[in-house]
Amino acid sequence: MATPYFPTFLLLLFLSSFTLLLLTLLPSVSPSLPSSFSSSPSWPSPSCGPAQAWAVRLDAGSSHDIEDNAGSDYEDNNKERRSVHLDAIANRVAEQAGLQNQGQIGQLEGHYLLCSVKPGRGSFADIWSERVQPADVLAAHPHVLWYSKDRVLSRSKRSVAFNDPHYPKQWHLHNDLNKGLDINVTGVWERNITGQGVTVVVVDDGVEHTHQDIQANYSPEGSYDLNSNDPDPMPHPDVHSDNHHGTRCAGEIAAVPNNSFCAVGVAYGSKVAGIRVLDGPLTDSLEAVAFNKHYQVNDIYSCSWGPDDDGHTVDGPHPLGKAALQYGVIAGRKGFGSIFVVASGNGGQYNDNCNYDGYANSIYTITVGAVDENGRMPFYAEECASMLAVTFSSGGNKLRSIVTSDWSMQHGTGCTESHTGTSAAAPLAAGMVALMLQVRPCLSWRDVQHIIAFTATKCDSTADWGRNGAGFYHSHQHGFGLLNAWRLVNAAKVWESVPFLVSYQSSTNKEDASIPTYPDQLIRTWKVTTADLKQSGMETLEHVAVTVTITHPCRGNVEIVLVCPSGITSVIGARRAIDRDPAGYQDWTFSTVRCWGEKAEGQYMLKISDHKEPTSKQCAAVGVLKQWALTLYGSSMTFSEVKERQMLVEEAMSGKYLDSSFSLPCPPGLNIPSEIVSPFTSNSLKFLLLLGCFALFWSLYYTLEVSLAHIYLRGLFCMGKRRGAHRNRRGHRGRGLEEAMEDEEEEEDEDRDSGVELLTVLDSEAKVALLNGERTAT
Ligand SMILES: *[C@@H]1O[C@H](CO)[C@@H](O)[C@H](O)[C@H]1NC(C)=O
Ligand SMILES: *[C@@H]1O[C@H](CO)[C@@H](O)[C@H](O)[C@H]1NC(C)=O
Ligand SMILES: *[C@@H]1O[C@H](CO)[C@@H](O)[C@H](O)[C@H]1NC(C)=O
Ligand SMILES: [Ca+2]
Ligand SMILES: [Ca+2]
Ligand SMILES: [Ca+2]
Ligand SMILES: [Ca+2]
Repeated sequence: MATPYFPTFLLLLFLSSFTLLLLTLLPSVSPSLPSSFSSSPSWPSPSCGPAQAWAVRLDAGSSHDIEDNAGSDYEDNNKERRSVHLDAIANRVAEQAGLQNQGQIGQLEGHYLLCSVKPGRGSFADIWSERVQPADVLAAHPHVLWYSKDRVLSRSKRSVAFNDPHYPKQWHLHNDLNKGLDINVTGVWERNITGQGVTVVVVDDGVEHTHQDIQANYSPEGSYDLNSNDPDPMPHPDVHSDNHHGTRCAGEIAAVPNNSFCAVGVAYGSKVAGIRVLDGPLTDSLEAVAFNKHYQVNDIYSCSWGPDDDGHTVDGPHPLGKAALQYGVIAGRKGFGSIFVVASGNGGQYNDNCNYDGYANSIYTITVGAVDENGRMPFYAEECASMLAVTFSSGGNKLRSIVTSDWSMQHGTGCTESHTGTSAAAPLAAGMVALMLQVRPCLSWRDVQHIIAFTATKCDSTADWGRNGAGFYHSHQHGFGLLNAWRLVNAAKVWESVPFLVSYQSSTNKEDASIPTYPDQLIRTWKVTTADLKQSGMETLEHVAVTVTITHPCRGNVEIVLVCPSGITSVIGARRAIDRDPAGYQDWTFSTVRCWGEKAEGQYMLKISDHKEPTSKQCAAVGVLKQWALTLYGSSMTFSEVKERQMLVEEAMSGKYLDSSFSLPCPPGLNIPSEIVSPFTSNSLKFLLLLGCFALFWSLYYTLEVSLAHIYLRGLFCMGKRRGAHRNRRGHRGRGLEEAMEDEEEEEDEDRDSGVELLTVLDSEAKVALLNGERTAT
């Protein structure tokens, strides 16, 4: 403190004494003034009503600025100094805007809550606030990156008393019998979060979009019929009268509320589209097209189907389907990534396991299992290490099923109380993700998976819960636990995108090791060092995958366990009693989410054992591990950052961020062309030109042929023959047109993807039609 400042100091002293005197003289006139002067960092502060609060995000400014302020070398400018610096800026901004700094908002660095001071009439501060408009100051301030005023509307609760006759029976939305055993969505709806602006597509056997509970929320822009190759996914009546599956799933997501008809969807403010693909033979190429159909319109793909749940199938997406999933997460949703929600499967009674289902196993999918109304694993549900979470569905025959829309064709009434299986669980999850995307549209496909891991809650104490090194509970039956819409949405609201995905791959270890009979086991380890991870920068794990080639006379007897460095075990290759397939596993990739959030570094261990039945001659031969490789997926998020996020997420659960106009900024996303062909792209012009030439050529040829026929006056026999030939040619032309159209689609695909030729390899062999719908025996 140098001497020149002394007069200023005196003046300040005088002014503050004067103010204090004024305050003591006017205590009854402005009772809120003293309390608002006490700077309390808690939020929301009682003296700061919604209409008086401003949330701001501040820029720390240049380092020069920091130097100016902190007045010392900024070489050791650590986090603490930064936050002190930000605090100082916040105070300054608040002062200039005539507001009161209430402190940092939770754990969010750079985010502050500023309150307006509402003094009584005629006071000093009133005169001040007449001159200063906070919005003007905040808008112009160089340190303010973003600001927003609290609006009262978010405080006004909407009644969720719907007049839909079946709403009272929708226990999965509000369970009055078993309290707490529902998706806890009503509080989210009360805050006007219903999935607005989000589109969910049901990839299934069609959607009856003229349905009373669907029409108002139907998105024709996101829909397509791949079975009939037209834009209308209306289901076709069938002999078993069971093409109602897609309509039921669509109703769970977005059934229109308060229309005095049937039921209410989880995200009833979202749009729902349909891709009809299951009503016919499903090929690899068809699947690939379905996964990317209208991928800039559709945000979430709800897939309630998968390979046969017979307990001895090992199958998943083939090369094109895989490529399409990967392309979807890279380019879908403006580059934030399409969200693929898949059902974990209904093969529980056959001892099936979703690690043998490539869709569930895939790192690109959100694998959702089911629990019954008591929160227990139903008989049909499958287990696996790649299960992310569970939500409600049917159970044994005494337990309630899911109440939703139904088609009104054939025997359908437009409403059903018996939607069942993991097929009914996946759309509920898709609806909950739609609620998340409304509050935070730029969540990436991995953010959504992270938030699920961070917020799902333990249920069913009889399950095999294990606590991993990052503190997450996971069980092979229920994944990270029950999806809870309230927790998902609150976490989404404060979630900053995780760093980009990195991976690490071990070398492929060639082996020729016999697999001993249990309790002996074949043990292989792989050490991942700091140096190994240096290049990618990976700190913490997401998925861990192991690719193996094993020969065995009855592969269902083999059990494969992966131990992560923290010591948590994942049964990645579970035993399956009826899988006596002699083919073994050929380069099959098993994945686990059980090491989520843990440190990536350390020793991984693979334990393989043979659980032979001693009596079986067929299975007597010894199995052999031919080769294996380990792949780690994760990011540069450090272990302590994982812990910080866990705290932030729990702090958000009070709902305080939802109740305010708080919002994190969102990047705009990439401008990726949608595959919808506008009338005059160069591609369609080329196509039209080709078509024109073809038509011209054809009419010339036809005219020539007809005139020749007239000249030579062929007999009746020859006429008939020609007509036959004509028909043949017509057939040919039809194919030609189809081929031309496929070529055109191909070109578009090539335009938009990075070297993955989705349609060039046309799968002529129809894959076994995948079971849709009621795969359960309920
Ligand atoms: C539903 O409609 C009724 C009138 O039929 C109305 O009183 C109620 O507020 C509506 N509920 C909602 C949530 O909009
Ligand atoms: C369910 O949501 C309400 C808000 O509507 C919240 O207060 C409650 O804590 C939530 N319950 C759970 C178990 O998350
Ligand atoms: C709910 O949100 C939508 C859009 O987000 C808005 O148009 C509508 O006015 C809001 N309704 C209420 C009651 O706040
Ligand atoms: Ca159609
Ligand atoms: Ca309704
Ligand atoms: Ca299965
Ligand atoms: Ca998955």
